[in-house]
Amino acid sequence: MDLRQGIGLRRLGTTADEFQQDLLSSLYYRRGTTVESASARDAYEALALTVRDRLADRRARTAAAHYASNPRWVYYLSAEYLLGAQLEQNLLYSGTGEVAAEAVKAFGRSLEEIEELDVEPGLGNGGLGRLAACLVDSMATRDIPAVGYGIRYDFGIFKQSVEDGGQAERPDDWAFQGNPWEFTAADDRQTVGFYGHTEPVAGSEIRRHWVPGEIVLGEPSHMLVPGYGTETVNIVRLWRARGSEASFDLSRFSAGQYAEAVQEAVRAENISKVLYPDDSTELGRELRLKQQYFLCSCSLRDIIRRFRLRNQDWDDFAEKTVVQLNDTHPTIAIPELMRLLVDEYGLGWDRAWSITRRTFAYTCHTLLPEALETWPVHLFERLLPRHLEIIYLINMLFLQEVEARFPGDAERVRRMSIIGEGDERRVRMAHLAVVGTEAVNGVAELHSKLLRETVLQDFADLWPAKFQNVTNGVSPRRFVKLANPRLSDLITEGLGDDSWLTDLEHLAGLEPLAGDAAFAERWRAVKRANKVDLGAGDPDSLTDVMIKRFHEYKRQQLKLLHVITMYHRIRENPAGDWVPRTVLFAGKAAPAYHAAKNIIRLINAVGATIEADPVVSPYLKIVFAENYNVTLAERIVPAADLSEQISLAGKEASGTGNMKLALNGAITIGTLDGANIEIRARVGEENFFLFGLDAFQAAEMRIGGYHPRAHYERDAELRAALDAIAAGEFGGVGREVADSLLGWDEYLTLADYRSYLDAQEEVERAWRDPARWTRMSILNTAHSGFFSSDRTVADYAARIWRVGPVTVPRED
Ligand code: 73E
Repeated sequence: MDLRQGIGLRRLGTTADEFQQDLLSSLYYRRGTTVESASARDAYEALALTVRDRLADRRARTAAAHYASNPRWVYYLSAEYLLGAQLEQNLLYSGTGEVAAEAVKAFGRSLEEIEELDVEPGLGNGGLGRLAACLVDSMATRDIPAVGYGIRYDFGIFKQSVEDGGQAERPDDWAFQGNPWEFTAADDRQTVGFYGHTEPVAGSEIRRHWVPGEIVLGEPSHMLVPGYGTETVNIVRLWRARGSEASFDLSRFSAGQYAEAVQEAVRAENISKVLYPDDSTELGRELRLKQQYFLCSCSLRDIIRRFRLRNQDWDDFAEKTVVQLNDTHPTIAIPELMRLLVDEYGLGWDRAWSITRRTFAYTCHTLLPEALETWPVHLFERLLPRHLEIIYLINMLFLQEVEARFPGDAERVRRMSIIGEGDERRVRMAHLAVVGTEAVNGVAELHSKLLRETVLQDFADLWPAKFQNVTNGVSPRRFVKLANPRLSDLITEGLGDDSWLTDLEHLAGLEPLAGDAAFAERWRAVKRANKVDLGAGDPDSLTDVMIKRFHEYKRQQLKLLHVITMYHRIRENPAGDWVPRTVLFAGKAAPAYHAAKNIIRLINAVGATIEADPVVSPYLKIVFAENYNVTLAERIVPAADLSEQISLAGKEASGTGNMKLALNGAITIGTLDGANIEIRARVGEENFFLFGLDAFQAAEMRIGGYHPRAHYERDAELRAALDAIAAGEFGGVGREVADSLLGWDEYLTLADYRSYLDAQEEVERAWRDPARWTRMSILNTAHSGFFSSDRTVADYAARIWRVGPVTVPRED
């Protein structure tokens, strides 16, 4: 099939010459310049457009094949996407890497130079946003008809630098110079209402008419999401808020009131202005709820539009559609679909509710109570009055069901209500998400179990079959093939082919090579070369990495206590046989999260102290890599020897950095938390450095009354480390950090300190035996195949989405 033939277009060539012709043509006709005067930016844009063209044909064939088969669709709703840089990925996925490298010589520039200009769209905070990106990659790779919906924030996650020893934030105007990967589709614009009031509809008890007080336009653009090793190209569709034509006040402008003339438009556009730099604890307010509703309303109307292209009967909607909610952020989609069906399309309540419930599924990503979203009822009443009415009705009917199942259990009814009755009445979005969906899943086995047994226990009692686990995964293309080409080549050679790229369990074929001295030697050489490339420290030192958001539950402070203890030990015994280490931290703290920023400051101060110490610095070095993002992760992960996954057990829902690092042959030191448990079960306990309390013990310790001071009193090395911090040896913030650890130590850092230090000694024993270490490293890679997001998507497809692949025909 070649859709271009029908309209008389030529096929794009596949040779380097043909690619170069198209590249020069892009430069001339689409950038409007010539090779002689092309800037680096021109070269980059021309290349991006030329590569994009190669995917556009596959996209056209995908859309045609999907339309023809009228399949069941997966719609992924997520407030965040961390897609990573696009150029290198799209070169790989379109198979044009080699011809492009040849063709760009016309510019007198190398491909690597040009790739430097490819800015990653940082439209997410951390793991949740990157998971969304891995899942859309794997959905395309598995030929699943899918669209990812999100928000096209003007400003992504802030840019971080370290200034005067602490985190500084700058805005990330990521598309300032334009984004060549994006297509706009003004015809699919949507209008979204806010505020206002509701009115009865004559002749109906249930239908209401909502008269919004503000109207905002949602303008879509999309980026291509190619599958690897297949023809499918899906899309991520991102909405941008715009003022309507009427929002510009010409008469005010003419009267010289320039600011007032555009204020309505500015207010509208603020909705998609900035990503909330929020990871789990910080609370956004009204604007954040506006963003959520904006995303859901635009996306659902688009989903309905697409449904109606091929279908007439609403009863088919839930058969043809599954909408996966990425955490509670898009939960407002549930009452919005009810509103659309009941108020706009005139369906009866029961029929609409049956459709709605069968359409949605919900993924929960956290257990932290402070991260479970709730919104004040009064805010809802003002911003989304009709939705509040609908939520009340959903809740009333739901609580009747609870009452019928558990007669007289008023306490249970109160606990389960979608409306929380505290000092301030609040809408509990997680409850709404559980009530309004067909399936609820956690993101790792332990997390799913704790959801069932703690935060969502009442719901699991009522609907046990609704609760599932789908363990997270990561894209092996981005996080092995693109990030670590040296290791990829070695793996392919070791296995005899590169089928592992789409069937990652094939990595198990490396197992016999773990004992092969020549292979091990090459494995070590790859790791060393990656460390040289990273340039973070002595490539022969143990590269110990902790890369993730800064949060007290993740316990960067525990890592720091270890570093300070090592510093003390080396100072006391400079002639000791020390294992040289480079400790690399990277990660951002939410700008308003004071305690996390203090830890960043302290890390940098300890790093400077060690650096200035001639006795210790030959053995110990702290590197704080600024502005952690997907691009930086792709450089650090291949160079890591040791992966720090040291959250307090029961707090990290899954983690995905842990998977990336294990796949690249880093060995984990970690607690029994999140997906660490599953990593350890697969790679083998002898290839994992375990320490610390388990989730049960941690909960018991909290209940039994935890006294951090007792640990301080009992352990001389811990005392020395904390005393040094508190005394301000590393600067003034030390006092605050020490006070919090000694005062309440929310995440049991001191309780796990000794066990952590013991495990670090085991790390050093293993490191001193390179043959043992390398064997452990190879086995980590060999047994991490389960952590491919292709497997995650297969799990969702089989157990939650009940969708199958649609094959897109090849060109011929
Ligand atoms: O454990 C990670 C998990 O691997 C979890 O903390 C993270 O999601 C990852 C992917 O499943 C996560 N992020 C958020 N909640 N859980 C979150 C909450 C509010 C705003 C932004 C992100």
